[in-house]
Amino acid sequence: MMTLAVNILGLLLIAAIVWWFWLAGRQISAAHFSESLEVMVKDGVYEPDTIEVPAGRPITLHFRREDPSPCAEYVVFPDLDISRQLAVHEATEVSLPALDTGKYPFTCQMKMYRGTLVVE
Ligand SMILES: [Cu+2]
Repeated sequence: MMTLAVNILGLLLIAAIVWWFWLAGRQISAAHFSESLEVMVKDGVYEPDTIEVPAGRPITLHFRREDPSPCAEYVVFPDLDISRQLAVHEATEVSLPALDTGKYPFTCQMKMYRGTLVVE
């Protein structure tokens, strides 16, 4: 009888731990979305290469450039007339105005790096 009680207590404890981490994880991902959107610039790809953001709200993206080659030096949003020079091994802030729904491509200046901003 004692063993059963200990086992039940153990199961409850495990359930509480799982619940705690599940909740904590959700809070972290929500904060990540609303406060900072970071894009890694590395090995010829933007990661993530598709970024979903809400329409009608100014957005700040942080481009973390880990590729020192000149190819990765600029990020260009041709539809928005925005181009920013990116510092190596740093996150460079790129502020975008409130946008209408749609897809806005972004690339490096040679169009080898390619990404899409999806506004919805
Ligand atoms: Cu390039």
